[in-house]
Amino acid sequence: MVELKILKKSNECKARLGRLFTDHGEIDTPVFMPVGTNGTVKGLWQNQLESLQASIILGNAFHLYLRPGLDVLREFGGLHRFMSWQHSILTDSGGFQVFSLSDKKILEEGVKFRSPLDGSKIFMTPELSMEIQRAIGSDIAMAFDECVEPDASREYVEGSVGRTTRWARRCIEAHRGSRQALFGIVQGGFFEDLRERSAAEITSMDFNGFALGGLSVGEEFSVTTRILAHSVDLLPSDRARYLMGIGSPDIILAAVENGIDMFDCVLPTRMGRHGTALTWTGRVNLKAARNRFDRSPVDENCSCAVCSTYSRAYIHHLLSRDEMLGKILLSYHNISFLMNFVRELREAIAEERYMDFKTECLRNGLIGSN
Ligand code: PRF
Ligand code: ZN
Repeated sequence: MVELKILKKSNECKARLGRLFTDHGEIDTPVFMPVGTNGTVKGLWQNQLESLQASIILGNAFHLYLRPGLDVLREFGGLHRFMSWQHSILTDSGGFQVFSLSDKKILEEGVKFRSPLDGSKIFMTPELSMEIQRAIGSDIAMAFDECVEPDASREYVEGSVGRTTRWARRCIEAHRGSRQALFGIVQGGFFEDLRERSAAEITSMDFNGFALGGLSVGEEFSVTTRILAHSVDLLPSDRARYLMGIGSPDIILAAVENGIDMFDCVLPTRMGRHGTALTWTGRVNLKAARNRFDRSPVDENCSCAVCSTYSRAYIHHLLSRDEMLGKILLSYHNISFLMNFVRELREAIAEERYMDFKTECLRNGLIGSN
């Protein structure tokens, strides 16, 4: 089971400091969870994640169901042992991954689609998602939801909110008797009243925490922050609040200010693989030719193992030769950056200087969308 202890509430805004207790340790919140879709945070060893003090990582039910499959996961007694990770794991339900497929059929019962592996038919239901997440043995499972397209009509979103509620009820039912924590997901697109309806329905059920889904799906920053400012207050303050799929520092700053506790995103590792570094003064493209003779580290303000060892010029060279180490080093730095970012943000909340911290970050140019 997972319990949230609120350690402090900011006097300046709705930000809070908390600690989540799971069977695999304690998690200081606000927390950033690196994404390990296939049972690996791409490019990093588990001991490196540990040295960066990652207390929880994310896995995907959808991907792990396809490969290695439930038989392998069960053989190893779950994902923790399979991947040799001693700390906490949260699994996403597949709600988002299935919906990003093009050829799918959404029915009341679940979602029909073809396996991206071999084209075979798969029927993902709330019950199957719960079974998969149970076999993975994550500390926190997510309810199976529908994440709608950013341009979905009001009528569509209305129908979808009802479906997500009915699926949530089935998830609770299928999950009964398990030690694993289960979080509900609020949807509702960009319609405030539908967000309210979804939040009322989802929070009326006995979930251990609550997530906001359906954000950062292609909408503008101002839309994300408008829905965020409106929706966080709809979630109970004594449970964890999780903003799904967001890792952009500017949105994290706005979300924490509104009372969000948890984040996850592929951003740091994906950017790293594409040759981009996250820094305190903005994003840096290490593939650009201007780095050829640059002896400085990726980020002057970062003390990670990469920044204290290698030059921009060396990483630029690795990337231009398409050497895998270039991507690995940048992925490591980017994860390190986000872990440091949330650590500093927690310190700022503790010392009642969160708003100054936020202003300072934005003034230094720490920006980016998604
Ligand atoms: N639902 C689920 N996972 C998600 C999302 C969602 O809406 C998002 C949206 N940003 C990311 N991951 N289940
Ligand atoms: Zn660094």
